[in-house]
Amino acid sequence: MSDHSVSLSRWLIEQQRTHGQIPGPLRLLIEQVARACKRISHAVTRGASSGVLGSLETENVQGEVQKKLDVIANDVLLEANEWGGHLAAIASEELERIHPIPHRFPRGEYLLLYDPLDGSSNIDVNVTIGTIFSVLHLDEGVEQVQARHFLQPGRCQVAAGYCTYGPQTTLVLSLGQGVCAFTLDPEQGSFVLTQENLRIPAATQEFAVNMSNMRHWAPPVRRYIDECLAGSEGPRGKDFNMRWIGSMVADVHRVLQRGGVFMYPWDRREPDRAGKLRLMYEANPMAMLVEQAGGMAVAGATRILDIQPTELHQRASVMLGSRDEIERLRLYHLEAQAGAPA
Ligand code: AHM
Ligand code: MG
Repeated sequence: MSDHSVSLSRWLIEQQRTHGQIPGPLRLLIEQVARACKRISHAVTRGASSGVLGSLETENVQGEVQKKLDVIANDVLLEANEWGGHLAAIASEELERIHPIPHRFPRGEYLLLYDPLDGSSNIDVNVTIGTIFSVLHLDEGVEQVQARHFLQPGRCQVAAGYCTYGPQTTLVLSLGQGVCAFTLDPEQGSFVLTQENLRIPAATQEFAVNMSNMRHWAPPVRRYIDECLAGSEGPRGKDFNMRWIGSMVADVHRVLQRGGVFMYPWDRREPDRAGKLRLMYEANPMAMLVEQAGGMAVAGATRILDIQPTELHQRASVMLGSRDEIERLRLYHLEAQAGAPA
């Protein structure tokens, strides 16, 4: 770390003191989340050498087999965040119900939601995974926090971010005033500001989607991908490239770095399920980051951040990234709704 580098702690203090952009308790909450991410990064890095790879015999609320590291990451985040006095309750992909802060600790005014380790299928194969988090404000005057207090549209988030555990450990954060990235300096053990004001280019020729599901998608999504695949000979008149890492954090990180489209759309095998990804701790925080970086995030014709949640673990269709492409996808959905040929 050079003498001129800015640590996450210093950056947060400056946001609070100089720019008045965040209240003190929110600053301390973000510091606690970052501390937990460092610990998770350490566990992920040690991998097989410390016996943390592989699955458990348990399933989470979504009916998915839990990996050992899913549970470790969840416990680390829970323990790091429950005693600080900044939170009223926590919700996690790995916990069926919300976790109100125990009475032995002071209660704060924020709600924290997270996917402790996104990209579970990549844990055991040494491919980038990450933690995704979202922070909401608890309404005033609430005595006993319940799941319904979490059911706020994504536009109400006061902070959102993720931390990738890959070749580098990188924390990407928005407090509603743009997006910054901090890289973990393993020697110093601290996150250092490495990118300010991340911007997603409006134009792109790259998309990320699990193509094996194509035959199950709705017509507007198939239309969009068909046109991309037709390349320079098709209606788009240009060739596209495809990437699919299989960890949303890693795919979205690429989109934030160089543009692109990331999608996990609804598919007709489970018509009653809006999508695979979870709205409140996957889609919403990523949508906030992408919008804050000048991109767009939609579920078909609807802005993701405007979806009114009805359940903590509800799913969403997700299409996000470079503005020109996501706007095109949104228009294809609107045209299909209006009955135009899709
Ligand atoms: P997880 O939270 O259980 O890891 O599931 C979400 C992940 C995303 O990170 C990723 O985009 C998607 O599932 C990959 O799905 P698929 O295996 O269908 O490609
Ligand atoms: Mg996930």
